[in-house]
Amino acid sequence: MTDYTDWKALADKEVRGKSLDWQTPEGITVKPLYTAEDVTTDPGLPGFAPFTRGVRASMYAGRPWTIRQYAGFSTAEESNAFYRRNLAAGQKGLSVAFDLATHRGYDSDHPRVVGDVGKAGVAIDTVEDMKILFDGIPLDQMSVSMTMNGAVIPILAFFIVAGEEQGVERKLLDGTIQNDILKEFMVRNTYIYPPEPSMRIISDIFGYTSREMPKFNSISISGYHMQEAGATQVQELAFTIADGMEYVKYGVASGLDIDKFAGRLSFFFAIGMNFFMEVAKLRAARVLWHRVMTKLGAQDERSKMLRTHCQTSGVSLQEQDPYNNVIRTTIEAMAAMLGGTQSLHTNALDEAIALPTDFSARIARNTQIVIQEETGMCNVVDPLGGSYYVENLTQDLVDKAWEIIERVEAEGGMAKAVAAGWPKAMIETAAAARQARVDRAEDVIVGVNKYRLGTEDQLETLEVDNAKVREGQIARINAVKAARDEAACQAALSALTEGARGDGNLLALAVDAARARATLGEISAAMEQVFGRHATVPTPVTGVYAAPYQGDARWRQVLDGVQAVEHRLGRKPRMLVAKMGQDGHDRGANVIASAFSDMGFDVVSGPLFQTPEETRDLALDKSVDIVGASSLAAGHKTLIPQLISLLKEAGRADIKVVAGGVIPPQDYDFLRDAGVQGIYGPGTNVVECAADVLRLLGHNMPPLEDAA
Ligand code: MLC
Ligand code: 5AD
Repeated sequence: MTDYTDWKALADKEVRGKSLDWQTPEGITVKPLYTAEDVTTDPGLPGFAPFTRGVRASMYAGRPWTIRQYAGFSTAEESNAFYRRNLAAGQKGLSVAFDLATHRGYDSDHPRVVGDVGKAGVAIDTVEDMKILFDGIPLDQMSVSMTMNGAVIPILAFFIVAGEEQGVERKLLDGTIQNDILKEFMVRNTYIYPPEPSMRIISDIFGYTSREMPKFNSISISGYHMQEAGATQVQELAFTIADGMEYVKYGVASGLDIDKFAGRLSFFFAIGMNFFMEVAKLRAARVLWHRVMTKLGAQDERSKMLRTHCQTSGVSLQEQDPYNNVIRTTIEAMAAMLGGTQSLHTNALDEAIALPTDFSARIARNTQIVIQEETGMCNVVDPLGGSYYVENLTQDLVDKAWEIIERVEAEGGMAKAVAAGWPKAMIETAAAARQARVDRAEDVIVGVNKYRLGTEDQLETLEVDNAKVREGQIARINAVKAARDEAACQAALSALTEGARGDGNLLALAVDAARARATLGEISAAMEQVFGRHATVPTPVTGVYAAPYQGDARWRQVLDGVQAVEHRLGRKPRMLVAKMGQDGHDRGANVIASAFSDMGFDVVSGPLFQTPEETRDLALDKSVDIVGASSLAAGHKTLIPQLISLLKEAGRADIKVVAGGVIPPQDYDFLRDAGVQGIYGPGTNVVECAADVLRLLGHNMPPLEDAA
C-alpha cells in the first residue's frame, strides 16, 4: 500500500525538493495534496445542523438559487423598465441599487448632491418614486432586496406604503433590506447618524418587521464590502459573523425574543477568485453562525441557519481586456453555487468602468442561467462535500475566523471594535499589501500585470445625464409637496422627531410620514435633529505598501524623485487625496494615501463627502501642490471640473489636479479639456502613478525601462 510518505518522496523528486506549499493572504498554508487524514470533522448532511452542507435537504435539486441581479440607475421609470426587461429574460428576484444621495438621506434638490443624483443607482425621493419603481411588479409575488443602510427608515417606509397602495398587505411583503450599519462604519461609508442611534434603528426595524412582515428578511449582514475594501476571506468571515452577533444582542436587549426575529436575519458575502477558499468560506460561515446562535440561546433551528446572498467580486474585475471579466465571473459564480448560496448576483463585464448596459447585464445574467439550465450542476447537493481539501479548508476557516471573533467578544463586541477602529485598520493593511503584490506582479491579473494588450478596444458604456435626472426629480418633489396636506405631513414629521427623542418605533412613525407624502430628506432630517450626523477622518496605514519594495530599483528612483522635489521646494511635495460628493468608496483613496506617504509625499487625506468648495478650502489651507480626486461613483464629470474652476478663481491655477478611480476612457478628453492633468483608472500601477505625479511636479523622472 502506498501512503502519504511515498507520495511526498515521489513529488519531491519530481520538483527537486522545491516547496509546493502556498501561503494565502489569510495566513493559511495550502498544501499540494490533501488526503483522508486531513479531514477531522464530519460535515453531516444538508438540511441538518450545523448546515455545513447547505440549509436545505434538497438544495438546488429542489429549487435553484435565486438569480437576483442588483440594479438601479437614473429615474424610477428607467429602472422599472430595466427590471421588467430583465425579469422577462430569466431573472428571478429584484435587487434595488439606490443613488448615493438617497443613501445618505438627501433629497435630489439638496446642494450637496449635485453630482450624485441618479448616478450610482436610482434616485428615490418620495413614495411616488417608489410606486413607479415597482409599477407592474406585484410585491406579494416578487421578492425584492433593497440595499439601504443609512436612509433605511424612509426607504423601508416608502416600500411598505407602496405595497399598501398596490393593495398588498404588509404580511405578504417578501424581500430583504440590507440594514447593516456596522460594516458601513468599517468599509462602505453610507452612514448618516452616529453608531448608537444607528443601532437603535436596526432594533426598531427588527421589532416592526417581526410583528408585521413575517416573510421579510430584516437585515442582510454583509461581508461583501469588506472583501471589496481589501479584507482577506478570514477577516470577511469573522467580522461578518461578529456583526451578526452584535445585532442579535441589540435585538434581545431591546426586548425581542431571539427566536421571533433571528429566523429572518440573512447574510451577504463576496465571492472572489480564490475558488476553493470561497466555497469553504460559505460552508464555514454556516458552521460559525450555528455555533454563535446556539451560544446566544436560540432554540429554533431556523434561527441558527445561515441563509445568504452572494455577489461575485467587483474588485476582481478589470478595465483592461474586459472580456476576461466574463471568465472571472463564471468561476466566481460556480464557487458561490458550490458553496451553497441562496441567491446570487453576477457582475457585468464593464464593472470596472460603468454601470451595466442591457448587453453586459444580459451576459452577466446568462452566466447563472447557463449554469442552472445547461450544466446539470444543480442536480447533486453539495457535490464538493467530502473533498479532502474543501473539508480541511472549511475547518481551517472556522478556526481562523473564530480566533478573531473571540478577540471581538473579549473586547466587548463588534460595536466597540468598530469604534476602536482595529477591524478597519486590519482590512486596510490587507488592502495595501494586496496592492503591492499586484503592482509587483506577484499576484497575477491577466491583461493587467501580465499579458497586457498593446491596444484596447473601447466598450460602449451606460451614461446617465445626472443634470436631467435631477431636474426631473426636483419637479416631482415640488409636485408632491404642492399636493400634500401640509399640516398632516408636518405633524407626522414632528411625531417622528419626538419618537427619536423618546422610544417610539421609528419605522412605524416613518410609515405615517411616508403616507403623508413626507420626502426622504425630510424624514431623515426629522431624525437627524435628535441624532446628529456622523463624520469621520481617514487614517491610512503606513509602511505596508513599502515593505516588499525594499531594494527595488524603480522604487528607489521614485524615492529619489520625491527627495529632489523636496529639495527644490524646501519641504515635502504635498498632495491632497480628495473625496467629493456622496461617494464613500475609499479603498482606492486609502491605498493611494498609504503608498504615497510611504514614498515620501506629505499626504493630506481629505474627509469623505466634501463639496468642491470644501475641497478647494482644504487645498488652500494646507497649501498642497497637487489634488488627487478619487471618484468611483460617476460624479467625476460634474465635481472635478468644478474644483478646477474654483482653484482658478482663487488664483491657484498652479495647484495641479489629477483624477483616479472608475472613469470611462470616453470621459478622458472631457476631463483633460477641463484641466485634469493626469487620469489613473483601475489597473494603474501605484508606483508608476507616483512617477507620473513627479513629472507633473517638474521632476525629470526617468522612464520605467531605465530602472532595471
Ligand atoms: C428554497 N426554498 C426551498 C428550497 N430552496 N423550499 C424547498 N426546497 C428547496 N430546495 C424556499 C425558501 O425556504 C424560501 O421560503 C423560498 O424558497 C425562497 O428561497 P430563499 O432561499 O430564501 O431565496 P430568496 O428569497 O432569494 O432569499 C435569499 C436571502 C435574501 C435569504 C439571502 O435575504 C435575499 O434575497 N438577499 C438578497 C440580498 C441582495 O440582493 N443584496 C444586494 C446587495 S448589493 P421561506 O418561506 O423559507 O422564506 C450591494 C452592493 C453595494 O450591497 O454596495 O451597493
Ligand atoms: N447597478 C448594477 N450594479 C451595481 N453595483 C453597484 N451599483 C450598481 C448598480 N447601480 C455593483 C457593482 C459594485 C457592487 C458594489 O455592486 O458590481 O462593484
